[in-house]
Amino acid sequence: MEYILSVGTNIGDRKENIERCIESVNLLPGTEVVKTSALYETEPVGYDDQQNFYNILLMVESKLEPNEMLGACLGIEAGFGRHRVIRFGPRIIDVDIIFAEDKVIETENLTVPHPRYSERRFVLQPLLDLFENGEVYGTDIKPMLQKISDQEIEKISF
Ligand code: PH2
Ligand code: MG
Ligand code: MG
Repeated sequence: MEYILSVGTNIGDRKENIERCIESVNLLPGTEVVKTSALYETEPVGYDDQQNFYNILLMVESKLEPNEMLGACLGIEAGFGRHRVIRFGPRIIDVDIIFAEDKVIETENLTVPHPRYSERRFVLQPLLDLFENGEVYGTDIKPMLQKISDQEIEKISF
């Protein structure tokens, strides 16, 4: 199964957190990061009073089922010592499942596609790095991106 994972961090050494997270995903059983977007510095969305984030998207090929992938992502977050304080607030690492191919999943713990991805430039912009024509598992994301072009995002070198 092909997954698109979103990784974000705004506490500590953000670049190092991203690098360590990519390594952690690669170490999951039956899982390989096959492509990465560019790395972006992004203004916080949803809760303003915090540092800018670094965000990246990973295209991942994995034999894990979606619920197993969710557990694996939470496990990686726990490994970074993340504890949840403020909703949408500062975090050392956040690993979210954005897509699991074209699957639609709605369980108590997991909603895929991610319920807020279409309102977030820190997800939509790097999606264009992975899907250059803007067609993502049958959905054209270009009109979504136009609506939120006011959110600030800047490509940075890795
Ligand atoms: N994650 C959030 C809330 N707001 N803003 C940016 N720029 N990047 C994020 O990764 C992010 C956010 C909740 O997960
Ligand atoms: Mg998130
Ligand atoms: Mg999350």
